[in-house]
Amino acid sequence: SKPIFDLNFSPIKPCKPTSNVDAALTMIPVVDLSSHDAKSKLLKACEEFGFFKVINHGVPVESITSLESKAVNFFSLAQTQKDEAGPPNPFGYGNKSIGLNGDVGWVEYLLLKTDPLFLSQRCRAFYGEDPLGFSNAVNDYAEAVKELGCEVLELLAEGAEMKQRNALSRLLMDDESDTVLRLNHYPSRPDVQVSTIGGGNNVLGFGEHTDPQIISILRSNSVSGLEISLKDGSWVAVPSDPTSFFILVGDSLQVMSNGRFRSVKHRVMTNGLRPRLSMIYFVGPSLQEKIGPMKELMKEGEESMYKEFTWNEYKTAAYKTRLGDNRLGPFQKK
Ligand code: GA4
Repeated sequence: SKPIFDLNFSPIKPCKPTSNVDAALTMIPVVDLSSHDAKSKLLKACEEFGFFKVINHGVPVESITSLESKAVNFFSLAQTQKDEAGPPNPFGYGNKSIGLNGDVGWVEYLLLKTDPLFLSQRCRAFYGEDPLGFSNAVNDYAEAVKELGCEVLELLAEGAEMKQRNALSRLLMDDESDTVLRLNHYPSRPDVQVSTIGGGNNVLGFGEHTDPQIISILRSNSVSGLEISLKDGSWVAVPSDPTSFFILVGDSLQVMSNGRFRSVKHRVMTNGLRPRLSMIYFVGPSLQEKIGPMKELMKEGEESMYKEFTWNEYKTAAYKTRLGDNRLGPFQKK
């Protein structure tokens, strides 16, 4: 008989030591959206880490818990049932396999769009039991998180003293905005728990990568696992906080800021003990939107480091890469 984990897949990856939780707690910027220094803090965090946590975010707790419980229900279905919602390219259920070029992780997920047509048609088909309840929960959550995304992008524009407050948020407000919602479930691994005693997380859930979009807005349950890479290449384990959101700068914002804001490299390592559930809202521009360094975010006389591209071009190129590839490389000016 076949071993259970015969997937031609090595999910356990030795990892560089990560900092301890106390260090991470003091290091990761926390932006209180209701405070007056929010915009300067947020700006600094985008420059220094490309990553920060937001509190007083305004997303109703019911919108979060309702989608979370629907996601938990979905991932607890029988495998054959979940497989019916696949494959995930470009939207639907995926299991262990990530992208199109051979990346794997100890994760299963749902990739969703948030527009009304998708919600009223495909989204419901993914969720056999109470399909309407599911698409409503997705819609509710997406609407609330969209507001948060706008707020963050407007504070960032203000912090960076851009002329128009909506210089960045208009990309998300655009009716054609290519926004994606991802539900990630990192199941427990009874077979490897024992090896984590006295050690750190050692199950590779999602390999290191940067997100191609403008920003990503992440919320997880109380199970940690997200790690971010700092400028010096060291990894920091991010303590989970189900009441907050984490914002990640993506490749597109790095380009728009001509490298001033940092597209943060991140990964998920879990310990196999408790399942982690995360929901990530990826803010993408419309497909035809031109992405390139913005004068307003650059110093006088600063030279542009990137060639201009449309979001469609970048996205198409991204899907031909492996997770850990340097996707911006080919778009960099020599
Ligand atoms: C990373 C950010 C989003 O999760 C995602 C991912 C996408 C996928 O899982 O299909 C990608 C990955 C992400 C980056 C490069 C390509 C595309 C897998 C992959 C190897 C949905 C996205 O937009 O890009």
